[in-house]
Amino acid sequence: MDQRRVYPAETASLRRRIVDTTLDADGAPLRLSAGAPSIDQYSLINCTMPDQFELIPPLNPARESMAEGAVLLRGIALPFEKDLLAALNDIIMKSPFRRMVTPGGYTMSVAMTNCGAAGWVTYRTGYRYDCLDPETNYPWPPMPNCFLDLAIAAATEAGYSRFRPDACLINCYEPGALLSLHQDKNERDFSSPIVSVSLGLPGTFLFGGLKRNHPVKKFAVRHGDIAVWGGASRLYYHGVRALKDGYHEAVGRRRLNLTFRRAL
Ligand code: MD3
Ligand code: FE
Repeated sequence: MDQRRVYPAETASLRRRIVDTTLDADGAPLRLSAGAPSIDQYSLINCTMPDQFELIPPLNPARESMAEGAVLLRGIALPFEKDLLAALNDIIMKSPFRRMVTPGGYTMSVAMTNCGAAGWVTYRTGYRYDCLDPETNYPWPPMPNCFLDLAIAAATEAGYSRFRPDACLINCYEPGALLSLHQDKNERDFSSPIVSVSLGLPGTFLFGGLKRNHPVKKFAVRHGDIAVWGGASRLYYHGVRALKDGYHEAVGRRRLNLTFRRAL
């Protein structure tokens, strides 16, 4: 797409980090990025990666496979925390968080807003993406460049380099708020992945399989973690456990999640 996009300095540092965690083209040993565990903590015994060349530390890995096509990139959004939160503040001044009402008449416990060309909304008889915020009747605030750059960089790191999101749903969880098991299927094209950025209080992702009754795996997600789902796992049932109370230095008493999608 836009090859001439000028990436901010922080994105350059993210790219460096991505390069630092990748094997050299000639197959030279993994170079460790700053703060990564020393080489003696690497173990092939506990290693779940199928590829013997992917030496991933089993303890506190920076990159964790959640399912086929699904990757959890730990802490990868941390360098962008300030930019993301500042951009988010501008968004909620124009399109504030609101608790939407489901077609079944329930008020959701999670408060939501959107940015980008299209936003996810509930309406009388279903869910859809709409170019206008139904509360303001104006278009959703545009997707900030720091959001877009980070989403594309994370998708690229997960193997989806062609991802160009046009919608960002922003979820705000206060203590007790939850998202019950569901599939994301209001998007036009399921070939694009979903990128989810977690900020603030830690949360627990639940995710199962293609059927609601499939056994569910749990993943703790923390401030700065990014998860990417695509391919085989794109339509897996998933949800978020009720948020535990706590206080986060930068975000306060809540968990925020930015979910990037190609919706239109
Ligand atoms: C997709 N939000 O808004 S994606 C949503 O933490 C939503 O607020 C999550 O699910 C949140 O629709 C972030 C979490 C997620 C987990 C597992 C998945 C999305 C998934 C498995 C397959 C596809
Ligand atoms: Fe979802």
